Amino acid sequence: MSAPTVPSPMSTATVPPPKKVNRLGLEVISYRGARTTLCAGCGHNSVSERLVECFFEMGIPPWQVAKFSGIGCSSKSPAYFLGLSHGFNAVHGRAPSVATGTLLANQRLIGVTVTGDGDTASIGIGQFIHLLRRNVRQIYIIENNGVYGLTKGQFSATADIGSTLKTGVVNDLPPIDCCVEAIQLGATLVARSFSGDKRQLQAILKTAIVHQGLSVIDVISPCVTFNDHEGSTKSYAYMKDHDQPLHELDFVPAYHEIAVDIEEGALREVTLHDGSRLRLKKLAGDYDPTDKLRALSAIHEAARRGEVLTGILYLDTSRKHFAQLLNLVDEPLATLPESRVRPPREALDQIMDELR
Ligand SMILES: Cc1ncc(C[n+]2csc(CCOP(=O)(O)OP(=O)(O)O)c2C)c(N)n1
Ligand code: SF4
Ligand SMILES: [Mg+2]
Repeated sequence: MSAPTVPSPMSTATVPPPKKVNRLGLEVISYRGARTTLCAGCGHNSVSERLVECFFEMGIPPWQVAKFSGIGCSSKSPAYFLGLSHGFNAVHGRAPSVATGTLLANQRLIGVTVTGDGDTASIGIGQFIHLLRRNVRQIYIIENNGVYGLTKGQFSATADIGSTLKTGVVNDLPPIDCCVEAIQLGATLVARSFSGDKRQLQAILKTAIVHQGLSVIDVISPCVTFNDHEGSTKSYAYMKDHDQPLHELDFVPAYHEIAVDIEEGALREVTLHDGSRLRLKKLAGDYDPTDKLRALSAIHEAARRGEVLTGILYLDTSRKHFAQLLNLVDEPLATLPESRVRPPREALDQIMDELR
């Protein structure tokens, strides 16, 4: 009698698929944060997800990132991504000054500021404007839902004229366009996107991660609880019908070769400081994101038509950022030894002599 066949353990066992790791050998879990407490369907959650994906895919050490925010549902979201990074939850509208101080004290950190339209365009407008003038290198995201979500849905300063609240109240004040302010006052990368457009938002965020200057990204991020009804111009339905992408964006990191060539004429390419390339494929018409006046008029023309222009509205890779203007050394000021931050005795004596 022949021996019964025993099934090999190898043939029946399920082998788990290998875990995906990035170029640092880290899994995506190292880039996640706490579980969100925001409403299910809130646009802000999608922005957090995009940030997790982008930092993971680009292989940036999470501990090289410093997150800043103010107060609002949007300002809570840094808790929900990059749990291994540094963070400071400031007072309402005051993230810019905390970010400025931190990023000057340590230029090696990548700053990510997440604010709301209330946080930036109302109580924090003074801080925002000076951040723009200084072009402090960081990614500054405005999660724009047209309302103060955290305090139950009052109109914010970005609400469009004629848009309505759920109660039927009509907004009769003109909006502040944060992208117009940003272009006019000195930010060097200015973009608008929609939390529902995964591909576009990812390309913008990756470009902002390597950009050597201030990147202001206004993301239309619907508030499903207070501003997603008919009459709102910041709802999912409104954005689905009125989103007007300027171009198809493709970000190619410095460490990747471009695999596919797109026919000439349909493509504009911008090389970024670290050698990464931003490829802008024409959709309708020609758009030059390096032309400041054209960018401003395109935003105004679109607003007049009731459209929301999305994509990279403006990009300047030549202007110095604040730390460069101040001629700071590359090493973090925060950890320089006293011998390097304190002027020598002779220098102080010389100043005293000059004052005598
Ligand atoms: C000094 C101060 N004033 C007012 C408030 C009340 N407050 C909390 S959040 C908020 C607005 C939040 O709106 P936004 O920044 O648009 O964030 P969202 O909740 O919509 O994401 C206000 C007015 C506060 N917390 N602190
Ligand atoms: S109230 Fe609005 S902004 Fe706040 S978490 Fe809910 S959906 Fe998001
Ligand atoms: Mg808001």
